[in-house]
Amino acid sequence: MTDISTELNKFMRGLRKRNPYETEFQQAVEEVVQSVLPITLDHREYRDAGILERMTEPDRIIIFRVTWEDDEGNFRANRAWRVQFNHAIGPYKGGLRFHPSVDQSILKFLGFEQTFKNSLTGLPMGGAKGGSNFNPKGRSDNEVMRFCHSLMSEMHRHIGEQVDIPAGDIGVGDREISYLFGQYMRLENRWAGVLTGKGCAFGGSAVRTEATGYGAVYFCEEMLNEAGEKLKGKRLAISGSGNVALYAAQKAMQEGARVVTLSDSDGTAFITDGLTEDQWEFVRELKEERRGRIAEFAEKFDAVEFKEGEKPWGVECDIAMPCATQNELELEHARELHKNGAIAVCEGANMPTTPEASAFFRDGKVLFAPGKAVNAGGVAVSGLERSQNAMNLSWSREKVDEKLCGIMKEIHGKCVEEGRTDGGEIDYVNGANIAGFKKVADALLGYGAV
Ligand code: NDP
Ligand code: 2IT
Repeated sequence: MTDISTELNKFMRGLRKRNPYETEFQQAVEEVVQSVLPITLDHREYRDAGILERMTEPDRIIIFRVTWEDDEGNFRANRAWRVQFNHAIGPYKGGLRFHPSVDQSILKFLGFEQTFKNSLTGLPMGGAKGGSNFNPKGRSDNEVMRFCHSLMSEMHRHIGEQVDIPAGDIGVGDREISYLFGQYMRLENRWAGVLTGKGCAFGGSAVRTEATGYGAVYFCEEMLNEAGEKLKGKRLAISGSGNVALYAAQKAMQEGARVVTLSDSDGTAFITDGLTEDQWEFVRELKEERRGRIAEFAEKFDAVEFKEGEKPWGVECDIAMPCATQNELELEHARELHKNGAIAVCEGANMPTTPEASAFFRDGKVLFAPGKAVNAGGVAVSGLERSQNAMNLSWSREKVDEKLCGIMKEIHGKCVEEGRTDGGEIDYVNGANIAGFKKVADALLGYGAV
């Protein structure tokens, strides 16, 4: 029998050599390869067709300069990318991220993960990711507009409703999608469903804003039910206070859970008695409309305490839902969560848990579900937005929400089916990776040497 860890080491040595310094990309690949190697070793056709080598090499990466003018009249230059990772099962689909930390490694890890996530949704979408090291923080609306218009002046020729359909991610929300879409139409002189997350007035889908957070909570409920638990009454520690965190918090409250933290890159707001509806609306307005800091939330309410520089993970909670960024939950946090009695971790963000922390959870200590399953609701509703655009109609909130809920249940079912261990437990990481992999791998097998 071939030794899996020897094969894994061999594969990863080659991948690291081909992708030096790209540590986030290496991390994302290693986790997937660990899950799917037993399958590729068992099935000679996958090995003969070089499936793993092909699935870990992006189809192409487009790198370009974005020149824009700031409010003082200075010209500025940023770097932008579109990583078109894999379109075996549908046109490229995935978000755009604007954050100073963005680099090729981060976008390759995100595009790679997206391929598996999109496969899990059951919708015909390939994987991609893009973005720029542009920092929107502190920039005026006009500066952001000029940046978005300049970025689209290059990107428009690489995308299309049957080619590549970008959407939002960190730092890219309603405002940015509108600027990008406006410029696309100006350049191409036609309306096309070429971005998702659009405003509902111009082809956006109901529930797309809420979809990632709502979907994460639907998945979490499924996972708890499977384990004989329920969400109602549970204390939920959420990190972040952006799109995913906000709507995860809202849905969790609606389902009777108690949200005890929200955070941003400055620190964490601890809400011992649980977030109230009024407080949630304050944070929504603070973050979505005023682009303010979470510290202001604690200043406003006596029952909320802000701790600068602190993460949420030291709090007593039943469930942790990291919804901010990659590698934000480390081994020491995992140990603390376990010690404080947490029973489940659901990743709202992409790869928020370090490999060491994830191994700790998966060692049977805490239920652990990976981002590519938990946060797939966002891209799933993006897929539904695409369908509505293609049919020139729009569905009601109820209809989209019902479909989202159904898709999250199906994704959970796939994780259970592929992730059940010999001991009867469920390894959601293996389940998501294997289920996501099979569909793409089989498509590639059929295509021959492409
Ligand atoms: P937003 O930009 O709306 O919010 C991001 C939140 O995370 C903010 O609170 C931000 O704080 C915090 N954050 C970002 N970077 C860091 C950092 N380096 N350190 C600490 N805090 C940080 O983004 P989203 O909510 O859309 O995305 C959050 C996560 O969810 C990402 O991993 C994204 O890839 C993932 N995701 C998003 C989807 C979507 O539909 N939007 C779909 C699926 C996954 P601050 O304002 O201080 O920077
Ligand atoms: O990480 C993600 O799944 C997203 N940022 C959403 C992508 C999309 O195309 O809606």
